[in-house]
Amino acid sequence: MSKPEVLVAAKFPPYLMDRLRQDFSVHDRLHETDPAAFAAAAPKIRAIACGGESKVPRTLTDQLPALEMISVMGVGYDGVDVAAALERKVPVSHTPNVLNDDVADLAIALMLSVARRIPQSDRFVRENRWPAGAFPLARKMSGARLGIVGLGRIGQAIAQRAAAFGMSIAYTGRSEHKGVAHRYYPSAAALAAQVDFLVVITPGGAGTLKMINREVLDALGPQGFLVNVARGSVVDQEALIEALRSGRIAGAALDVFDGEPQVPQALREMDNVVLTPHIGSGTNATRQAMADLTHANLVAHFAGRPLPSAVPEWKALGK
Ligand code: 8YV
Repeated sequence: MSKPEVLVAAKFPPYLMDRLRQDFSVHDRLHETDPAAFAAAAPKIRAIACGGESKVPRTLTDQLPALEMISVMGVGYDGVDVAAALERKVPVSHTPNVLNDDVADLAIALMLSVARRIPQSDRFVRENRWPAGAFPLARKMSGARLGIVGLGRIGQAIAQRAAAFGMSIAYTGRSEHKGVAHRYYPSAAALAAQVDFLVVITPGGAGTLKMINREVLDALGPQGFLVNVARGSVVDQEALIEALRSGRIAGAALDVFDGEPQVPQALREMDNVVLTPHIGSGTNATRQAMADLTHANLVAHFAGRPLPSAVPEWKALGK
């Protein structure tokens, strides 16, 4: 029997590509590289495999009449038009849980980095500025007040770690979590007004677009730090640059950006920011686990078995 045809819509690591090629007939980003070849292959493509940052709009899925399944290597799937897929009863899977530790670890690392100015102090030593005088004093993180925007699986992993730093923890989100001891605020602005660190770990997409706006940043205030390990779209990047430039917030640590991998020069030149290139889940162990799950969802679909990790919108259909 011929192997199911799969469109890979992201640059995947070799260990995932090798496994996909064993089980499927793979078209690697053909829609981006060779429109004519893609048009010829499109009628037979039965699945899309993509990453958390990939764009899978309706204009793409509409070209694939045989599409049966979309497997996302990422917990976030805001680039996928899930509504378009579900209209056609096309299930979508993602890779939750396996990356909770890494993203939470990075959130804590970024909080420490921006408060203690670790990248700046590293540069200070490398540039041999130490002999001329001590590095300026920084902000203490232990015991400070943390606000988490989005107390989902990763948000809770961040809270667990922050508790070990003696931080007080509050959160906002679509609704209050019953049985959670942390204080709930109904809006990001109300939360920001009460904390020293505001950590954003909510899904991207239309529902959270520019949620961290000028009002929220002003509520965070000149002593407050913003940390974003979610999606660049959640923060109004222009408003953030303005708040940083004018000292209306103390600093920011950002792993994600609007328009990444392009990062505005204004941010790259600022001294009160720490910038990382979307490395939240970027460890060998976690990317391997994400790859395994991405592959397992595809294999389960074509074997007629339930998907190991379908997105909640699909599960809500009772599938
Ligand atoms: C990855 C992510 O960068 O899981 C997500 O939503 O954004 C990241 O883990 C990406 O998805 C890897 O494909």
